[in-house]
Amino acid sequence: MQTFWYVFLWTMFAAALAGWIYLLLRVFKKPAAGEPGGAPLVQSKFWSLLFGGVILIEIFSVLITPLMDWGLPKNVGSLGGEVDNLFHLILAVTGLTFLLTEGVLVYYMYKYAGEPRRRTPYVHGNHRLELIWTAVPAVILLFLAFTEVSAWERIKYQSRFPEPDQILEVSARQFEWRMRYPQDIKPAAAEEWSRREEADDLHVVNEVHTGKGANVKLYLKTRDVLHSFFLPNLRIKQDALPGKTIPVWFNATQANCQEVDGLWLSGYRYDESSQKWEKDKEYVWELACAELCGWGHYKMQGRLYVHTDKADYEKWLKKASAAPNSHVP
Ligand SMILES: [Cu+2]
Repeated sequence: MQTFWYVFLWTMFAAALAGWIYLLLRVFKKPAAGEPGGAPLVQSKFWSLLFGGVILIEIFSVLITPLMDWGLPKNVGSLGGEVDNLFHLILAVTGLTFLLTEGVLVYYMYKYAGEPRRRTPYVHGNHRLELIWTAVPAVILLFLAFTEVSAWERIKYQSRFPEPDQILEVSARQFEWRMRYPQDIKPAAAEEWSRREEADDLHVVNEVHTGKGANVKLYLKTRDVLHSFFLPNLRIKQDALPGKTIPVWFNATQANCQEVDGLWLSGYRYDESSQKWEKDKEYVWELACAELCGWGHYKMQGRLYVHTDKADYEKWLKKASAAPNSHVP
């Protein structure tokens, strides 16, 4: 199915490009005696060809996305697949609308390009047309809203959160993420813990640690301005609002970190064939701030560490608590 669309889109692109080149040649061709053309033709058709050319470059850049690795980052979230499907659906709807409207625009720009001494006719409007271009988007938007509501519910509704295996607190400030981990996992007392620190809590900066397959519930806060907690590989994004504690949950389906000389490093992939952990850049998973929060916004970058299992996560927690400065700089 994907191959079909790929071939179809490339064919359409090639046809559009051929048409564009044909028109370009026609406009710049030296006219024969008695034929319209030359400077006036170049002047009047230039803008439509420029607009058409820019759109062709845009389509081309979308078509080579898979070849250039410009697509979505690796998904390791348990609900990431659903988010990606919705993303592609919305991209298809908006992309098609874009092509359709731009196509019409360029066509009319070419066909009715201004000519000296021709008056522009005055059009008052068309009631039926206006009704159609209001009703069609309304139907499409309603369709999208109903399609995404179940995924939204599972990701955002607290009543639908799974029972957590692990909890943590994320507190954003200009310009870093402060994490707080409890020593023992006690979901029943999680709410209470999110409001009141324990003396033995582990405080870490810019590192989200979790075990593979664990349902993680985190309490998101901010100490100053608006920030946005963004884990692209888990397809998780949530704004942090001053004065509010916002619960977020996720479940990472793959591990990416290994203990190396007493430090846990991310960017490791388990290779099934050699049964060894290999370094892989695709397994460095970023935590970013997705809300322009001040001059140092770009610095609010952390890492996601997914441990192989709960035991490894607890081993890290114990070690990090004993030596709080042992994290990767
Ligand atoms: Cu920020």
